[in-house]
Amino acid sequence: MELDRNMLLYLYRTMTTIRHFEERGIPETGQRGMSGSVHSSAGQEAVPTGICAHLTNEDYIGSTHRGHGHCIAKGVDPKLMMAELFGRVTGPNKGKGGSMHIADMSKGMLGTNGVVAASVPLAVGAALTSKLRRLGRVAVAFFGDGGANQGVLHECMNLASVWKLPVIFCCENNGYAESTPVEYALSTARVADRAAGYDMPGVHVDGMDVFDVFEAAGQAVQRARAGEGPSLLECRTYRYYGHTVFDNPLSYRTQEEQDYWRGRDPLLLFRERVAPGGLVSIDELDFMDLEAQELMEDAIRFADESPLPALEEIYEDVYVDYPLDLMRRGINLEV
Ligand SMILES: Cc1ncc(C[n+]2csc(CCOP(=O)(O)OP(=O)(O)O)c2C)c(N)n1
Ligand SMILES: [Mg+2]
Repeated sequence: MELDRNMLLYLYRTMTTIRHFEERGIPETGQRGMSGSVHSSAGQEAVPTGICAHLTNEDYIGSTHRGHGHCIAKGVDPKLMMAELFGRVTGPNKGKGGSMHIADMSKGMLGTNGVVAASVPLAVGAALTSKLRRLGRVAVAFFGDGGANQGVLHECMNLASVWKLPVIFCCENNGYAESTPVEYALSTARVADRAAGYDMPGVHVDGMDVFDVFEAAGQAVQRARAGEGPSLLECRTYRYYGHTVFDNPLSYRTQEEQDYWRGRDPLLLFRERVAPGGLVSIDELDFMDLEAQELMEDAIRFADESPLPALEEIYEDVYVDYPLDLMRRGINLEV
């Protein structure tokens, strides 16, 4: 597959931006005492990058708890994302969402999501809207190998197939759901095999190779835009760190396995593939790494200089459950 120079630069810039956001932003978030888990997508950059390269701001994606890469690939500003992680008002969700609730409707980003596979019905709903209103938009539902076993995914795949919805089901199979290996939990050899049960194409690709992802995603998006219905795309990838920042992955996987996947790093593979072609030089790639580093320093500065939400706005923009709502209105539950 021949890609032009602009697309090559775009793919690498997106991947290195995601990598630097994870490597720099996550430890900084930890140092600012934010509560809640943060999940790094380092190692998985090629998947959202190769897929979102086919999408416009009008198209939709639904994301996961490991969703920073999805946001960046869909065009959400990393500076604003950093502010969201730090709990600042300048974040896309005014600092009240944090890592697992980053949504930006101006980019078609329906939200990172703390509920496993919950992106799927959101994306299918968006695809239904697009079809009913003849908007010509497609939706991508990202979920993990653990998410692949959630009932809601199967209901959604069935309905999307029956109604021929413009949606791509994208499984980021990183080998583990928390500490459970995919081989233990999956009934089929591959997640992609399950597509047959819903009469849609099921493709398994090397999720460390952005070109492989790009090509398969291109076909799935084209099929969706042509009104031919959904596809299932399984991208085999690997997360470099623990499930969350609190988890030691060596308690359930080996150093050898980690080293193997690090040797297949998506940025490294990109460099090996692209350098001989001569369209982009190694110096240019190095320069983009530096730019990404600088962007993260700017983002951290921007986030630190942004205010926290005001105390009197604490109940705004958030779902307030019944007891909290009563408390807010000064009603004592103990009476
Ligand atoms: C409905 C639901 N069940 C359980 C959890 C707890 N949980 C959070 S992440 C996770 C594992 C998800 O694994 P996978 O889908 O493979 O995504 P990965 O973390 O590997 O990216 C679980 C069980 C949850 N958040 N939501
Ligand atoms: Mg997983």
